[in-house]
Amino acid sequence: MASEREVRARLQRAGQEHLLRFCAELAPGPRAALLAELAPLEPEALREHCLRAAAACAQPSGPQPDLAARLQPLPLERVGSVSRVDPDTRRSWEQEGFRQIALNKVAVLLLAGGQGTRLGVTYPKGMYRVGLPSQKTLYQLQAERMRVEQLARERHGTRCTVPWYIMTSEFTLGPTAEFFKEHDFFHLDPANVVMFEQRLLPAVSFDGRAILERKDKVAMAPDGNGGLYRALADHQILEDMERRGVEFVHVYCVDNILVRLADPVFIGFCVLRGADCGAKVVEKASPEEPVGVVCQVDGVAQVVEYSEISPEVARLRTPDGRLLYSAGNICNHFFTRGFLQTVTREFEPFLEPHVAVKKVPYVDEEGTLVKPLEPNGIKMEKFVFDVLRFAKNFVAFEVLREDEFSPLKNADTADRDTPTTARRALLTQHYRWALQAGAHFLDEEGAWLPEPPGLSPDEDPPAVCEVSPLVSYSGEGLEVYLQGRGFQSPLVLNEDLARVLQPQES
Ligand code: UD2
Repeated sequence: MASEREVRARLQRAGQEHLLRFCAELAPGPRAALLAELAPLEPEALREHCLRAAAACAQPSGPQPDLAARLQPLPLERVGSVSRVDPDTRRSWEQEGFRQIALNKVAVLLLAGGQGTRLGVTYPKGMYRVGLPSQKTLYQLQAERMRVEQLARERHGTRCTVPWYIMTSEFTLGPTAEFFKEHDFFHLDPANVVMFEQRLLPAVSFDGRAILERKDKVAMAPDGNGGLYRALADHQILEDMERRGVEFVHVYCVDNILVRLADPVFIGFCVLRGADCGAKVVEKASPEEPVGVVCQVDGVAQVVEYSEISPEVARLRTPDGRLLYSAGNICNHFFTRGFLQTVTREFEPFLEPHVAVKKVPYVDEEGTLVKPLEPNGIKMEKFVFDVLRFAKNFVAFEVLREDEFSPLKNADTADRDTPTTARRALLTQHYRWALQAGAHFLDEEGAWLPEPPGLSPDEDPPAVCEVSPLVSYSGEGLEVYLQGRGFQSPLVLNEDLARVLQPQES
């Protein structure tokens, strides 16, 4: 372990010696913890980080003034769409996706290092229950959607595996690993669930000093979901993928309750188009919706984050009334392993961090803990989509919001992206699947409940129906259980009920 003298000398080189100002008064345990936290910080990198944060913060924040003139929507030939394509083409994409899964060439990678501050829970977001009848958490829903392996197996008659890589941070690794163990990895083989940790960076004051949040602790934050590329290199994840024969990686964020892991349609589309990099998008619901926009800047495909686009540009419309910048990023990406390799080896240092100005609790010169009322600190984050501009063949893939996107960002006090809206999105989708499969729902007296002419995203469906991903991945194959049958609400179609409903073979 590094001695106090060594750490002090390194901090001096970085201009951050103040981080040890309470060291002498600390008990041995906390002192050792502080030194252990500081020891790995590279002096040059720390100096550079602090200077850069202060300099970036001194720049005018918010939308870049000249951005509007440099923006263009993506050219149509770069965009595929599930809803604007004929069924045969869609089927060919899906077939190709399943073929690649069956060949063991597909992995999924979950970004789960965020702190989930907006939702206001102290545990990782993936452990959140939105109040489904089954009480499943986001992690469990995702684990069960690994059923896609089973579907590929049934089509191709081969055993196959989709490894699941989970990027965590110091805040989420411990509880996530514990949670998976407690739940027996949701019956997945632990050898195929690979957790790794992204780096943390110190939060920095406006004058370029790293912040102490306690006498014995630096205020650290994960380096953004674009910290992925460093973390892949730090933990030799791409080598692990290579050993397993993985060629295509589906990267997604933790909080979308409708996410389709290793979606064969998306993967097949990207593979058949020869893409090295792809992004799923949905049509933006409103100019203010907090999703990035997939577009071109100076002719190069990029995502412009919601915080960086001006309201005027976000509100621009085409002559037919659609938003001009309507391709809403849903943090759902396709990468070839080769592309990820090039990014980690060559381009990662060129990714510009984004600045977030936040309220960061700190200890003042007297050692008193202060909870600031105004933002006082800078966090620097890289974004996962900032690598798009290095792609040789980028494609976007438009999917339907009601099928694939309902993020959990806020507590129920907010009016969007809450536990209520996420639960409703999933239950509405499953109610729709049940009707399409020929089920009908009954009221308490056993009379048929009328089917509404349409389903509003702002209202609960007339009956509660939850389908386990272990029974159906995206609504397929439900007729055999539901066709022509009446059910009282709530219907929870899990594997046990499916066994009961399945026609017996004679
Ligand atoms: C993300 C997208 C935004 C839009 C929106 C849709 C980015 C940068 N922005 O915005 O364009 O697609 O999602 O829901 O992708 N995470 C980490 N490490 C970190 C920070 C975040 O793993 O250091 C993970 C986090 O756990 C989550 C994902 O990245 O799974 C998205 O993070 P967020 O919720 O902070 O991003 P948000 O909603 O601002």
